[in-house]
Amino acid sequence: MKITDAKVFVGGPGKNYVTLKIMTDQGIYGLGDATINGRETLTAAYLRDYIVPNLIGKDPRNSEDIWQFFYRGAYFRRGPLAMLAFGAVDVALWDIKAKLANMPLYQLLGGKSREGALVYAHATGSDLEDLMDSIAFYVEQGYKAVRVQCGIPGMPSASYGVAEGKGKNRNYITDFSGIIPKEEIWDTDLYMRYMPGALAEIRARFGPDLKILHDVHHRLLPREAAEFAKEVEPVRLYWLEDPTPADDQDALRLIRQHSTVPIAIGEVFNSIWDCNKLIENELIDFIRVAVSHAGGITHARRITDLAGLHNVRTGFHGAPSHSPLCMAAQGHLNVWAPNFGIQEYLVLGTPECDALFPSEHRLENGLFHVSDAPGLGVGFNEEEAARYSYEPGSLPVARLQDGTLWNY
Ligand code: KDG
Ligand code: MG
Repeated sequence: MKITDAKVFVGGPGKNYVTLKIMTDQGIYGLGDATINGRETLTAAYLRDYIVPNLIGKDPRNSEDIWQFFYRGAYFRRGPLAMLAFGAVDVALWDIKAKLANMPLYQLLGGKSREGALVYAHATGSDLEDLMDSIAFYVEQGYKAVRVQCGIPGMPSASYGVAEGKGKNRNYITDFSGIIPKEEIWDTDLYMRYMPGALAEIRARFGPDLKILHDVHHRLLPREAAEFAKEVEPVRLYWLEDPTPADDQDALRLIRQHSTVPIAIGEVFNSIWDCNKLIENELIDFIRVAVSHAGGITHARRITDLAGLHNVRTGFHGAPSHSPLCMAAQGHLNVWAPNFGIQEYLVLGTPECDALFPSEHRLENGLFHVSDAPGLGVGFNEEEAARYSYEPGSLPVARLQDGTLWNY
């Protein structure tokens, strides 16, 4: 069996999805996602200029050897762009392998450990009342877990995952007005004074059963994060996400010394080498890599297995920036992984997205159920794809009140 061709598509409804399609001499094709918010043309170029010419003629069943060929062969290893490109190839090859076996992909991983995978939605509010409405909206839909992000009184702008305007089911989105990012203002003191009380009110309003998650979005210094984590302990959060940027991994030790709040980190990681020390030292509770960003199923499974040895559970990144192909790959890992925790879920559901990526995967009662279609279980409609093209867009950057550039 041989790979005969591979194509790269960029575009989608309100997103610059980067989609890889690998074709074979047996008529079976595989699909993978190489989308990266704000840098989509670069993964597309990596795939088109380097990966595709090196794929032609290879046996698609040798997914491990192909992964090693690209990883070791790049010489300059790792990094988000390269790992995404390898990840797209890897997921497409697993798609082909599972289609050849005429099985849903999860069967090749070891079958189902659960019927459906717990997901969390994003509730967002310009103020606390607006946020409460948004949480209630998701609870009514059957979600058992909700991430809660709230505007901070007195802060001129504070995205950190808060959508603009009011309304129940909005999301923060990439700004498609151009490649120059908007600038937002962040004030740690205002946040630290307000947010613990707001989280306590949310717990009081929604009771003990709702799983409440909160994303600090890398905004705190290690000592501030430790103080915050200690203060929110009585809320019994399901997790506190990205309390500090994980460039400084010792910061997590400081937080651990002061609080038992579960810590989730890793949406910007792209390899096992970014998180092995955090996992081995048991400084985190959830690992947040996305399967596409972390080298596909082959590499994300290694991270998952290492995490399992240390009681770290998965909480794969599922922001709107990932295509349904990444979400499906994660869905298959999630139903298998013995140490599965939760899945962030925002992608599927719009008619335009479903037309581009048709699938039978479904969300029911706060759980993601993978379909039993062979392979990943997601198609790709090339006629639909022809309607879209790349649109320059970017996420904002954050500055402190005095103009100092801060972490987004
Ligand atoms: O591309 C960046 C977004 O995916 C990120 O801001 C979303 O923090 C995020 C999350 O938890 O989904
Ligand atoms: Mg996050």
